[in-house]
Amino acid sequence: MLGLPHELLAPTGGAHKQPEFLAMNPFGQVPVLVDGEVVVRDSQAILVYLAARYGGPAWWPEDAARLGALQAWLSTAANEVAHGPALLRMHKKFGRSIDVEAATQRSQALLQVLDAQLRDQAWLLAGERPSIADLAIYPYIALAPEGGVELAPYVHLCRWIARLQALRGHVDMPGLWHPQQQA
Ligand SMILES: N[C@@H](CCC(=O)N[C@@H](CS)C(=O)NCC(=O)O)C(=O)O
Repeated sequence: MLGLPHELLAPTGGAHKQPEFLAMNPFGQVPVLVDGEVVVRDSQAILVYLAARYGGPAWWPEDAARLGALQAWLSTAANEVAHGPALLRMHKKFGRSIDVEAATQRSQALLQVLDAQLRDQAWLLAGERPSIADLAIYPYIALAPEGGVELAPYVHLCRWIARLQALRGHVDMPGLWHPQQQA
């Protein structure tokens, strides 16, 4: 989204559990961002770092209330999204054993909240532009159909997904649901 040059590396053969990687993330998980001397683990933290370091006011709010609202959605990405649609996908696509009923309930509640939030506004935070709140929540929502979650009934959410996918800088990946292709 920022057009920054970068290189993507995927650890192979269990490299993410080896000392060199654990020194960057003691949880042994991707993603990790390395920017010169700065090492940042965790996807939401990486968004925060990039927005604050390189995004300028367009991506990093100075207003305390807006920053609080932004953090609330980052927490939603780490909690409701991770333990709802992301978990269902892990189960259906990769065979992970989970409490399907609990994850399904969490997903439905989350989708209703998101759909209501997006009924009267284009982005999760009020305003003309997307924020890292949208970027944090979007991927596992657009991947939710891979976990058996139907998105079509959530019309405002579907429009938001289409808006995100139309942004310059959006990177597609296999499995992402494209609302306009369903119409
Ligand atoms: N809260 C972390 C979760 C990261 C995470 O779950 N990463 C998974 C891949 S999506 C992973 O590296 N799993 C390997 C493992 O836990 O051994 C984030 O958002 O970055």
